[in-house]
Amino acid sequence: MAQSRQRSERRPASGRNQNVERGNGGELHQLAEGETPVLTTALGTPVSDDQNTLKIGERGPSLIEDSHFRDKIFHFDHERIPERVVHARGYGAHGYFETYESLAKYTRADIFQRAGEKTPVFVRFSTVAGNKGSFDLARDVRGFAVKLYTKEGNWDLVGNNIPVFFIQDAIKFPDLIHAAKQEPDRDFPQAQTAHDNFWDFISLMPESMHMIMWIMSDRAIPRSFRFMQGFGVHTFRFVSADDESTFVKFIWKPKLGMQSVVWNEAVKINGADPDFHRRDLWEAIQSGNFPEWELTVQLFDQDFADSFDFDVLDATKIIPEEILKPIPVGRLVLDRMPDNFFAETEQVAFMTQNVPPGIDFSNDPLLQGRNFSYLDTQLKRLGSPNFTHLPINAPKCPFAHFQQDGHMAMRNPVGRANYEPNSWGMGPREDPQRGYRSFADAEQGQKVRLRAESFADHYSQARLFFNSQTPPEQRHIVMALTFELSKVQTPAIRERMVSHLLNIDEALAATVADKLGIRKMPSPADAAVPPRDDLEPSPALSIINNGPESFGGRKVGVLVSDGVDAALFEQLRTAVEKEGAVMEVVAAKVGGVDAADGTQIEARHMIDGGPSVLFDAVVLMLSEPGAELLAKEAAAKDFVSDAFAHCKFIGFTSGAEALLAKAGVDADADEGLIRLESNKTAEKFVQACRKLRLWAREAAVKL
Ligand code: HDD
Repeated sequence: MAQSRQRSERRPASGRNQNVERGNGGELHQLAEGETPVLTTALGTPVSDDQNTLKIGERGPSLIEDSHFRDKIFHFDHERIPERVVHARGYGAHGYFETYESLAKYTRADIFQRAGEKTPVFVRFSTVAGNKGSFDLARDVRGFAVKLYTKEGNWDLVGNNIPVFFIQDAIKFPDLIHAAKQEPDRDFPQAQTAHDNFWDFISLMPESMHMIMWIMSDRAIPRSFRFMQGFGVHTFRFVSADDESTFVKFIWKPKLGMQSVVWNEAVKINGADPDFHRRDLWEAIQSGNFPEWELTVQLFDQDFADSFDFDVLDATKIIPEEILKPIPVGRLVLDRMPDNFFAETEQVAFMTQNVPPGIDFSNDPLLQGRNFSYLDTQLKRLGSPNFTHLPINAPKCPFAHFQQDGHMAMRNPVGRANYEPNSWGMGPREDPQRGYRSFADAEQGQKVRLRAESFADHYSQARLFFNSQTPPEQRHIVMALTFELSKVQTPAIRERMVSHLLNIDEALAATVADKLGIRKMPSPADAAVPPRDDLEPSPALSIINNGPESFGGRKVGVLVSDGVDAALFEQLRTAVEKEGAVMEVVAAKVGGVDAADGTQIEARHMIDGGPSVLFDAVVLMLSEPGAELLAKEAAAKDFVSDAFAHCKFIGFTSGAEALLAKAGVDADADEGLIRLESNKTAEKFVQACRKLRLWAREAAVKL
């Protein structure tokens, strides 16, 4: 009887053979065109059968001697490494940083010496609280970690998309993170701060109030990584060749302007596409629309720092841009996705203490604590002190040292000498001139555990932030606070938060209290320093005030039906693409539709899989019968009513009116509804979209 052995079809040769490794010293077997490489074990033994374990007889027990099976399963069983304790969910990309002009006057950092110098970079964006598999549109801070492979060593600028932080001293970091993540007895909620533990801790930490205003704002629900700012947060130092120090704050500004989504949209995006942010970055880079940021710096000296009544060492404070203008010093372009997520994005190790000569730290106690923490976390996560040998972490400049051995050492010193000084004239030596010199600040004092008086004002800048927002943005803060606190089950915590809000803005506190149903207004929280009410608003803090000039980089969703006008469709496509935006087609069936002239229009999404929350603006390009049919579908009605409720611009053909009506949207409701009839209207529609949202509609839709 013939042996029944199930084998898979041999996979056709891809021609790229990326998974064929060159053995140590061995030459790669050259594959002929069309030849498929032979599957091997990790040790190179060719495999004859990858479908069946080795057994005694067809139905007998499996044999321990099956080393191929053991090799395969052993490796699989060890695939996971611990996820990051914070910022577990992240997405990275490669690119370069290009220096505009020499900053030699301020810093000896090699990266800032020559105009036009290009430095390779790897950037990892992340959320903070959620686990590795959580959704992208959590209300959360976004990590903005940049590794610059400079010619004098790696510089890690490990920042966030928010310029301040919750706490002033690193000793509170474990408490902050414990309180923010899932509650330990129940292990929920996932990736959200809307729970008792978080607000309990926050309401007991008045220093967090400025940051709270930021995370309750739209900054915490960005539309895309591409449309958010990044901040080094702390005050750092530039140090010149003459050892002169200048304080510096780093700010990344997105070339496409800032943009966020609204909360109701974020909730729906998380269901429709939990990978919304990573998909956005992937698609932009793969299609050649490389995202770009400008690096700007705020430079100042000690006298300037002393002119404030807050402390520039306090990470809960900003220096408003209107008081100290950020100077553009270079641009960051992301132009390549990693070849492998794990090898690069997961194994990349950022550490604030990685700074090249010419960049130094200030005494910010949060930064000092971070400089201590990041090394430990990399050892824990990556498992060996040799994590710097991983290609993503290794410097790209020459390096030479006597570190050796340890788990997984890929490189060891060569030759007899593995120490210095040595009499053999071998190996590298220190260089007082070229080497890193810490800024020789004069430090003196008693050992104390104290918070400086200059760190005592917790409310003035929270108020400054709130006062600098446009009315829709202020409304969003009110709604976010109300939503989050409504999930807090302990009334005393809700009231304690309102007592803090009273020190920020009385109307804000009163509205939140009213929306939470708090009947008796609490007294304002004790403030160590009376909040200032004379700070000039800073328009730079608003997203809406700093939106894009064009609709470039954004996405239009076009809902089509059979019988549409193919010429109009093409005109719209041309207008959208001319603007640098992208158009995606949604239809009842993913197979697409037939236009009136018989042309086929392919769809990217079927209506249930392509809700309007995935797009920045929508168009209803429908024939009358098409609209009648779609009007019976809940998903099509939601497509329209959500786009309207989220204040998006809606283009529509006259045939689409039946669907608008069924979705409860008046075709003449406001100027955000635009009739499309010809080329001119297609262009007019795209121009209108540059505003991104018609915020004036928001009061009417009352989301
Ligand atoms: Fe942190 C990761 C940013 C305070 C300790 N942090 C981490 C990442 C970012 C930041 C972007 C992810 C890096 C990546 O993508 O791999 N962290 C910040 C900012 C802070 C901050 C902007 C305040 C200004 N962090 C902070 C403090 C501590 C840490 C005060 C501890 C004392 N952070 C860590 C960490 C992590 C980390 C535990 C987890 C994973 C990692 O380092 O590599 O060490």
